[in-house]
Amino acid sequence: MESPDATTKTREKVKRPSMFKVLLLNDDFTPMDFVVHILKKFFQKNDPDANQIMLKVHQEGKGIAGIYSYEIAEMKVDQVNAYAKRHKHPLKAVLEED
Ligand code: TYC
Repeated sequence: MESPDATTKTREKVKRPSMFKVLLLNDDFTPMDFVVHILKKFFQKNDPDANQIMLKVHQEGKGIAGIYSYEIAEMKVDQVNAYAKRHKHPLKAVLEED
């Protein structure tokens, strides 16, 4: 049987899916144009936005490449880290809960 406040209880259970930031971390070796390329290839950034994010990472140590559900964010992190490694650059992407 439904309790009188079944509707309320149902609403209380509704949770928005947690979102996760994909952060790029600065290093001293990865070329700036490779980071811009990554932001365009994996995060669908246009040229001005990609340059702005790359410079923020370079100056501040880290920056947000994109915000996604856990599954998508994890996939982006893995793809970027594998791609950077394949191209022999130390660039790292990490997840951070939003
Ligand atoms: N610091 C790097 C350089 O001077 C550029 C860079 C930017 C590297 C962002 C990584 O996530 C990064 N070539």
